[in-house]
Amino acid sequence: MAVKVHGSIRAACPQRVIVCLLEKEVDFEIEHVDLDAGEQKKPEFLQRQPFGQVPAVEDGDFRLFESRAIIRYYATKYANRGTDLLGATLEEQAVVDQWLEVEAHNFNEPAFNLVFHLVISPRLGLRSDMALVHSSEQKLEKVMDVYEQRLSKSRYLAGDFFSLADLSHLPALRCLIEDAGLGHLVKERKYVNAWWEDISSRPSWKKLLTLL
Ligand SMILES: N[C@@H](CCC(=O)N[C@@H](CS)C(=O)NCC(=O)O)C(=O)O
Repeated sequence: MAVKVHGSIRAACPQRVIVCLLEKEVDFEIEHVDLDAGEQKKPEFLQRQPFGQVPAVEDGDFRLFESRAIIRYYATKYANRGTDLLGATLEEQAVVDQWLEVEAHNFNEPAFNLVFHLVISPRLGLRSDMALVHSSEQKLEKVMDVYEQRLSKSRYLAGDFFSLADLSHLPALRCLIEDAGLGHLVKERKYVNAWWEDISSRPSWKKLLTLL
């Protein structure tokens, strides 16, 4: 039975889950949730995701929300199928987790603020907080400096293998580069740029882009 992904294919957090399912060669179908119409805040949806956000998955009788918990679940459930996204040893797995936490706690907040105030707010006709845009860009520059250092020593964030840590960055980085006009955050850093070119060329990500 195909995994049902409740969400919008255009939103970054469902994209994180979908690119993971594509890497793991797991069949899925998207149950579209119209975010602009506020479907995610309706009582039926709150049964799936009590915070009124996407994605949420339904896999037979099993339900799960939080995109990073979902990708960890599928990378582990299908450890022997598709691309290994976890690392081979306990130490490799710990380093994958470390960079996945960095994505969630250092990268995501400034990236989200930038995407929200430069892309989503204008689309919804809301006022953007330009002071927050400025401070978020400064924060993200510092995060990217750390990534540059790290990626000067290994091809991917957790080592010389592609993992959940890299995959988790794809949706927001695309949005920052292509929608928010902040490509310089990536392009001006030699190793970050090579990493982005590499991970965004993966068949899974290219396939996802055809679904948009
Ligand atoms: N930590 C959650 C965040 C989910 C989230 O922020 N989802 C966004 C789309 S990327 C959303 O549902 N936005 C609409 C809203 O918050 O009402 C996860 O990773 O699943």
